[in-house]
Amino acid sequence: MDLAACASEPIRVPGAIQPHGWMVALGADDLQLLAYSENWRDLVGDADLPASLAALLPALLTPVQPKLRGLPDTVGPAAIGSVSVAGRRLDMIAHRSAARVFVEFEPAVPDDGLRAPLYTLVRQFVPLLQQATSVEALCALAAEEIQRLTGFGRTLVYRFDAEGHGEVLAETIEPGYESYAGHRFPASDVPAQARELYLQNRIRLIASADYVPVPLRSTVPDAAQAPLDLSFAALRSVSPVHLEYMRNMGTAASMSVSVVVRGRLWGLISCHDHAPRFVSFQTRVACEHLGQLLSLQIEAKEDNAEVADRLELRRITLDLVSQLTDSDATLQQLVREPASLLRIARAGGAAVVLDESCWMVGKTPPPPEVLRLAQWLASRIGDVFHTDRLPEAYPAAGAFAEAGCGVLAVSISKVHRHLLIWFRPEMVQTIEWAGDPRKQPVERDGQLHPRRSFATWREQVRGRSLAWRGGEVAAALELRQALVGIVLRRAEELAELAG
Ligand code: BLA
Repeated sequence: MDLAACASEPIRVPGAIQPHGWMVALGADDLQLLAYSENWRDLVGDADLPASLAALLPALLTPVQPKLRGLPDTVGPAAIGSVSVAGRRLDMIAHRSAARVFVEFEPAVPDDGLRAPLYTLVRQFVPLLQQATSVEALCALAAEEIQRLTGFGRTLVYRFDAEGHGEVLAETIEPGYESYAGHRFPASDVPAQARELYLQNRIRLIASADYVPVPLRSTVPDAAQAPLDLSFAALRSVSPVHLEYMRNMGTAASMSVSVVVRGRLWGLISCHDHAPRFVSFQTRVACEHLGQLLSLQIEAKEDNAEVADRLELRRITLDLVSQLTDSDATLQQLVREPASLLRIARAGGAAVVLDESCWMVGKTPPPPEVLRLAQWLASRIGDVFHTDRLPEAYPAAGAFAEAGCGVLAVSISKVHRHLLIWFRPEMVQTIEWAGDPRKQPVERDGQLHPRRSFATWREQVRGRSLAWRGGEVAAALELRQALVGIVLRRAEELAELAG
């Protein structure tokens, strides 16, 4: 039993809903009843349930028929009205998916004068977001605003890294809640199929981690009906493994909102409470919008930072190249501009290797090591090679980790071993995990169980440098391009002189 089992849980078709609301599924064309949740019993009594529903539903649905017919395909639910059933006021929301119309009934939240969470969001939150100067500041504002809108005891904003692990960037907590600020959560906490669903459906509420799922009953023979796809249903019953995860964490209710940047799941806003908690549809819509506003602002911030970064690196590259063209243009002249050479790649050291000779600046391994490394690199490099964990691929690097744990190299010649190599030192990193990530889920009674403890577990990561960013690799390639041009021109000039 391994983590692959987590990723194969059929979370879109659980065949059940959470018990804080009621559901009916209708044929999209004829609006005939196809399935209903078993808990209608609580509202209409124990006698023949399909018959009672057949008697009740026309009164509820006929007034909203035009709305049901006008639903767009496969987007989240829309509010379509409210009704009274058995003395209870219920909000109706509906969506259409895979030739079905789903109508969900949720307890109506009395109008408390805060009816316009969306209004305050736009009036107060958007101007604040625009003033924020960093991604972390944006996330802190979002955590605070979600807490204000919903009242959850703990709100986290976390970002997924390249390996899918989540890092908590911002947090708002009330007294009595443990802090997870700065902690990491392993990638396996949110398996692949859940991430895929959360890209499409951007919000989910689990009102109580202790709930007993309510089965959906079909009015037609089961064989005649494909399993109902609840991807967009607000009441979708969630994975039992995840419910156990919540209970292990001491969380009785959770809500999470997707943060999607450039079409990818960038992170989640995740809310917890020690007590069960329901959030009205109106407020969930505001939270979903907040998630989208945050996504757009993060995208803009990241884009701006990337552009500024690339511009600066390009300027340094051009300076370096123009100095080289003014001199007699041999590659080893590059080390005469140590500051620029290092800044292009934000490196601690750099070396120019021309076959069996090398010239160095900054903090590098000793020359024999550089030449041996160049030999190793020559058989691997195309135009460029980079790694932030050289000792993994090239164990000899363990001996010079404090200078060269990370390496970025470009090749200037297809014929000769002419390389430019940048070095970055080892950065020993202490990662605070929320629970030991090596603890795999265990199988007991034929079922998978998540880890039990979320106590801080510190891991020391060695053998790595800061990762090379896209802009730095691009600058190295740009410099390479210019150098290849200069070398070619010199070769031509020499040939002319000789001729
Ligand atoms: C879903 N896992 C989730 C969700 C979150 C997390 C936020 C979305 C549901 C929700 O909003 O609660 C994880 N929750 C976290 C993290 C934090 C948090 C990282 O609060 C950090 C503060 N989970 C496991 C293992 C499995 C697993 C071992 O730990 C493997 C079976 C599964 N998690 C799992 C599944 C879902 C999930 C299947 C989807 C639940 C669903 O939507 O049905």
